[in-house]
Amino acid sequence: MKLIIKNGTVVTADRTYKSDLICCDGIIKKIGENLEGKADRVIDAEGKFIMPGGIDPHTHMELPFMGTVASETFYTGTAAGAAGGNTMIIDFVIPNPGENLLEAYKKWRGWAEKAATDYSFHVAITWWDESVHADMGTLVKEHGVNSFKHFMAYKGAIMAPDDTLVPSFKRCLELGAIPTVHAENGELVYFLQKEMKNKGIYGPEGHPQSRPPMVEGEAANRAIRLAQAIEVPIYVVHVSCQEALEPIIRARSEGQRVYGECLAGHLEIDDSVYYNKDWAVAAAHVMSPPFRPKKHQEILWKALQSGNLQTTATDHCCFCADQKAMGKDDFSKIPNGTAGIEDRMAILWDSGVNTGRLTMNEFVAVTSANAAKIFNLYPRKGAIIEGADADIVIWDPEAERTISAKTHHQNVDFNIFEGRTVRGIPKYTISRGNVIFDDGELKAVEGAGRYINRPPFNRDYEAVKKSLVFNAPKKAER
Ligand code: DUC
Ligand code: ZN
Ligand code: ZN
Repeated sequence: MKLIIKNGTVVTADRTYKSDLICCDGIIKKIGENLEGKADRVIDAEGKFIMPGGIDPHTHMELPFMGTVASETFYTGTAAGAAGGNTMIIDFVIPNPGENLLEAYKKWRGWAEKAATDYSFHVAITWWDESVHADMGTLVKEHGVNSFKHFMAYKGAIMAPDDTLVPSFKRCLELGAIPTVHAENGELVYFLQKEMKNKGIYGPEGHPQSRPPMVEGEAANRAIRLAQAIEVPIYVVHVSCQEALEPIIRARSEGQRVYGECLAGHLEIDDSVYYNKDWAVAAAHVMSPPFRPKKHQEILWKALQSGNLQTTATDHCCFCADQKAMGKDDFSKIPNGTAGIEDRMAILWDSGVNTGRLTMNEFVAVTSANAAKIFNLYPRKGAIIEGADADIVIWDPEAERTISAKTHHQNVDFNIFEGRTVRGIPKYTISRGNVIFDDGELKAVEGAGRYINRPPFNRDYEAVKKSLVFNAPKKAER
């Protein structure tokens, strides 16, 4: 497939310039002025911006969680992502405590073969013994995993206490992998949930009340201090409040390599949603960390502007109304999770670029390039350069869309951004040179996405060499 994109303006994290592009065999082959030649398709991008496809570094497709399974599959979720301008996700392998890491990894790889766009995996460390230590090594050296996730919440399920965090962080350091954390103090959440119920609070308002900002702040600070002691970089997922941001800013100013992610939802939605009279609407917003009092939103925007937070994501984890109803009589049983993969980029553009909070180049940085750099995918992903994967979004800054569950492609019956009109949406999404979102028409193909190896950060050149092989190993080689 040969594709020529003409007359557009290329916008990357570091520059903006007029240029044509030729994509061939899934790669950006040539960038330059007045490019001509035979092609299967020519797109006129006059008045449009040609940017790296979005990378959502935090999704949970078909996740088994809280007694149910997230409703979005790897196919439907990546297809919806493409409708929103995304060309890659990094999802999570989450073994049950005691489950063999490699077996869990293979299980998730199997599920993800349905994906329509490229994907990779963080692997969660939910328990600890010598086999986990060894399997982390195998995942890094043979399977292109360079990041391990730690849930500091969800006591009695997947929570990693300090005696898991410490050896796992140390192992990450040895392997050249980066630890990531869901920062909430799980003991405190457990305690506060009981307190709520003792007071007779069983409705969705109990969710934010049992997970206040200091719960997140304590865990973020503890994880960052542990990483400091162990001298390993750290990435804090879904930073939602000032209390979690403060230790990040302090550590960064002291020279510690700490990265932070925020979610489109936390930038836009506040905790009043949990007091909606309609139980289903309140429950539909239950995710962790919860949406925060409004003042935190501007603080998160400022952190994105200043570079103290580097990435944006969605924590896309869909549960339909019948699944949320599992917590009808007890907020702590409402499956945690909200959608957003289709809307993140448009929300970031409309609330970020259109308002002047972000430049277009900063938009690219926080929607793709920075994630690609932090997770060692750059410049294969997150860049428009010759030789990079032809993962591109052609953005129409003037077109509008009103977000609604009635029209979105996400496989869930609710949209947290319902009714919001955004100006600036994708016109074409191109995955490895194929147009999979074509001027409003979704043409995603089940199974077209490929697993992307991510090399470690250290000088284990053998592991780096293996992971840098651009094409994923065939099924039989896994
Ligand atoms: N938070 C959620 O809301 N859902 C999935 C996991 C998580 O940490
Ligand atoms: Zn989380
Ligand atoms: Zn998550």
